[in-house]
Amino acid sequence: MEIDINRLDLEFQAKIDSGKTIEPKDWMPEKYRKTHIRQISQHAHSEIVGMLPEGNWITRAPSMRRKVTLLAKVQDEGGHGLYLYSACETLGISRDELFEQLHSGKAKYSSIFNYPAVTWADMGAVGWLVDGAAIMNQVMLTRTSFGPYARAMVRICKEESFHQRQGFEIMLSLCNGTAVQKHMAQESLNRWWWPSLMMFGPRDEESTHTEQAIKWKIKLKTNDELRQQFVDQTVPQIELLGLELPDPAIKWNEERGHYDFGAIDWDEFWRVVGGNGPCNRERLSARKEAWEKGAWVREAALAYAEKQESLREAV
Ligand code: FAQ
Repeated sequence: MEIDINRLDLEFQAKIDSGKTIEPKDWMPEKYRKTHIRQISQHAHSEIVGMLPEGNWITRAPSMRRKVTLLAKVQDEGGHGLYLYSACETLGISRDELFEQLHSGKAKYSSIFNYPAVTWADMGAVGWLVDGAAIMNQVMLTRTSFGPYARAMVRICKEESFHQRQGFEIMLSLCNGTAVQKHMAQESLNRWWWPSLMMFGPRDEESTHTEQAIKWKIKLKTNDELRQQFVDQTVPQIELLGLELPDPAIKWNEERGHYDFGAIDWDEFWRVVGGNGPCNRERLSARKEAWEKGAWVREAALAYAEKQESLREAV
């Protein structure tokens, strides 16, 4: 029997327009499946590569309370990676293939994690700004059209929101501390500000996927809309901390009802996305090393599963 792809496509779009979710066993256009594998896997990779800059600071946290909180946060990010890899696998790709794509450089992960975390204040700035930017982009993903992704995002967003607060609280303590501590917070804000704005992706006119992503309700807002929302939300927080604005062009625009801000260095963004940021090589080699060193765990887990299976068969 000949399958009428056009009719299936129309029905598929109508289903999305009516607000129903798409589940793994439902028919879906191949492009929808591939788009989701791309986005969910990039997201999963970002979560686990994102553990690295903060993971570096667990042994150097300034107090027991800070250490426990940071440890929990980094573990949460690992958990997010696992939910997302599982959601991605429902689209018919294996975990091994996903890791192969990360390790070979075929799959991207968020540009932000290619910047170094060089002071304790960076633990504040990453939680506050990076998790803050992540939530802004991810809250809409709780209503995305692909069911397993949307459901994974509910829990992820709740945890990211806690991360953002713990980051802000670190910044607040530093800003209420000594002059040296406040300076450290300022310097960290200045370094993380622009990379955080870049996290939202290229300008709308350069974004290749946005138009289709909006039709399929993967994106409910464009990259530029979210970036503006982030600036509008964060500027009053910077003022509350008593820090200087990291960009002299930030100014409230009465007419637009938004803050204006300066030009983003898109060359830098594409350099980092292309593998030539400050820490790209270091991050990828840390992930590859972890994969290789973990081989015995995977082998042991598989051997255990096989043993259980053969015992079940013998009964
Ligand atoms: N970095 O057409 P668009 C986190 C690529 S999780 C690298 O606009 P799209 C939690 C894009 O892939 C952070 N590449 O693409 C945490 C595409 O290339 P491709 C990650 C980027 O997909 C916190 C090309 O540019 N969040 O932080 C970036 O419609 C703290 C054209 O771009 C997610 O993954 C970038 N920043 O929109 C963990 C959320 N931006 O694939 C630890 C889900 C764009 O054709 C510590 N993802 N590109 O080769 C999304 O919402 C979307 O994928 C966007 C990009 C908004 C990231």
